[in-house]
Amino acid sequence: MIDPAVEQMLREDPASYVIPAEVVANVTATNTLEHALMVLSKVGYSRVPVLDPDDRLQGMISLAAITDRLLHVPGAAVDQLSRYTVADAMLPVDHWVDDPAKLETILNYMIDEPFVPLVNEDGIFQGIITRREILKRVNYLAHNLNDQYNVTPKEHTES
Ligand code: 2BA
Repeated sequence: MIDPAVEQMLREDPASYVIPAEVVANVTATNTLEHALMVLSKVGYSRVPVLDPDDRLQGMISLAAITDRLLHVPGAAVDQLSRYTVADAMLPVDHWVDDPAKLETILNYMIDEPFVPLVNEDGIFQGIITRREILKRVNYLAHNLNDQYNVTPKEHTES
């Protein structure tokens, strides 16, 4: 369990650490892998969400998954990627949250994931919570904990 004081400071205004869906780069499962490669190269991110036409989160596509797919194509050449769709290389969504205030869950997922998707109860994609935004909060906490709480070491007791 996260220490309540730490949680309160990290969790202040949870919506503010969500990158909203409108500004998250994404592709659809029916896009070609060539298109997905172009999107990833243009935005500079290594992994982005895959959405269906109703904005439901379907999976993830990454540069690594596209490269891996390419390496399985005989005589691998980038133009061959137009014969495949995102669905052919898409990764499953292992972790997501339905509430940005679920900080303990988010921190646990974030040990292994660079971002955690946020979806509503209907599975509609709402945005992402990134390591960067959470680290900004941790940085704030590290600099301000002593302003809001009395933090003193516990008495050392000899046994
Ligand atoms: P990565 O693409 O592996 O990016 C790792 C970190 O590199 C990012 O961490 C960010 O600090 C920096 N970075 C990479 N490309 C950037 C760019 N075009 N502009 C600014 N900074 C860039 P986070 O910001 O914590 O993001 C974690 C992951 O979340 C990213 O991993 C990416 O997969 C995803 N992501 C972040 N913002 C996104 C967005 N607007 N659209 C789609 N995916 C996004």
